[in-house]
Amino acid sequence: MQARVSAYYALMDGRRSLRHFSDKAVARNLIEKIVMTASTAPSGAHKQPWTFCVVGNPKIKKAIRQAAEQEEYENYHGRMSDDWLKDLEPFDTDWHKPFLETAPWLIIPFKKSYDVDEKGNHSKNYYVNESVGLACGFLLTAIHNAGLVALTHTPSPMRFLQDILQRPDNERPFLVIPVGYPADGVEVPVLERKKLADVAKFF
Ligand code: IYR
Repeated sequence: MQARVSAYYALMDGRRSLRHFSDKAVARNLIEKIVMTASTAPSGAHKQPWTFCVVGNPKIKKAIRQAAEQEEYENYHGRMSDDWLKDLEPFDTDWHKPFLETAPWLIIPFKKSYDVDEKGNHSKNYYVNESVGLACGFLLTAIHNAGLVALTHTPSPMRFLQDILQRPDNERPFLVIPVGYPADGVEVPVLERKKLADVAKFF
């Protein structure tokens, strides 16, 4: 058990968010299994209130990039506070989002605030944000375990994804997660993670 706990910590401590992707293809069946892994997450009343939209079509990726860049342009030119922009400096981000076209797959989890059955009847889902957040965590670990990289991207507001992917009214976009291989020679900023004592209190 000690060995398994340590090995898993080392594996997960090696995960990093990537913003520069290779266009190298990733087999669809890998992505399918990764999404199935995400869908094993616990959810309120086991409602599994999520739809993972998986985009590999270059035309749709392009449309998503264009719409995301329009929103991000506004974010970086007035909608984000000076403090926020300063906090992001180490990550060298701006409104350009080429990875939305370069990465072979974009996984876009949608949260379902309620379900609709074949007859159009509505039924409630519970703890939807918590549930979908957990499923996205499972998704990221599965991507990392596969030897692939990802970015948790939030091109807010994300309403355009609803329109481009023609999702019904009970679904709302939660994140945009490009998945693939790292670009050749890509580097990530040096980051330190908080120590145990800074993130946990034992009672
Ligand atoms: N959504 C913007 C800004 C951004 C915000 C946070 I908080 C980040 O950790 C990274 C980026 C963008 O993607 O550039």
